[in-house]
Amino acid sequence: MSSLYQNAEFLLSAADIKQLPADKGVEVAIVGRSNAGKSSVLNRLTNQKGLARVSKTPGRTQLVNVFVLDEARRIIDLPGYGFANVPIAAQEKWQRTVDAYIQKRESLQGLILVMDIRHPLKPLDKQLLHYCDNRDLPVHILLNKADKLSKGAAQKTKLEVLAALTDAYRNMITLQTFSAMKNEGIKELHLRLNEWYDC
Ligand SMILES: Nc1nc2c(ncn2[C@@H]2O[C@H](COP(=O)(O)OP(=O)(O)OP(=O)(O)O)[C@@H](O)[C@H]2O)c(=O)[nH]1
Ligand SMILES: [Mg+2]
Repeated sequence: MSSLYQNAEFLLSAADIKQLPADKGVEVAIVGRSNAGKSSVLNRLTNQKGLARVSKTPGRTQLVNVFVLDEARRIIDLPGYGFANVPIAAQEKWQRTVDAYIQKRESLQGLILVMDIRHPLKPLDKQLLHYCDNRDLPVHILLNKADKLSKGAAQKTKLEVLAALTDAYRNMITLQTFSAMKNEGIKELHLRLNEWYDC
């Protein structure tokens, strides 16, 4: 069902969750630290090189970007977090926006959490898992940039991350290694998304 993802189109950027489209159908959101590779993952997933850049104009990094797959399915690019030198106020705004989105969005079926495999489970990643745990929302973790490590080291990190997840989180989390650059792990990602999108 990869054509579903190839049909993705940019719909809008929202500064506030009130500006999002009607809370119907099925939504999946991509989230992660800045530079983890969210845009690259989205472009790989949709097989559209410039898609995630459509919305990436200066000053828009705090926006929630909405992409439509079909009339009932959407994918959401949440603002990145953890960039250097971000003012506390902007960080707090990120937390409020993302927390409100995760708590209130009924069409949200699951979250794709993108992490750089060399820097997994930073404090804000854990904060995010905590928000998801509050709502029993499933999370699929992509340990991206796996091409930066040997196969053995990548597998070792995967097991370490799994072991580090607390019992509270473990049931609702799946994880895999991924490389947006080398296009590795895309089938596994499709399988997980197909479950959430029920297709
Ligand atoms: N080696 C390697 N580099 C990658 C991979 N995925 C992304 N990158 C690089 O990492 C950098 C950041 O990628 P983006 O996709 O812009 O990351 P992002 O999470 O969208 O970043 P923000 O939008 O700033 O939050 C770019 O230089 C990418 O080329 C990967 O799988 N392997
Ligand atoms: Mg990006």
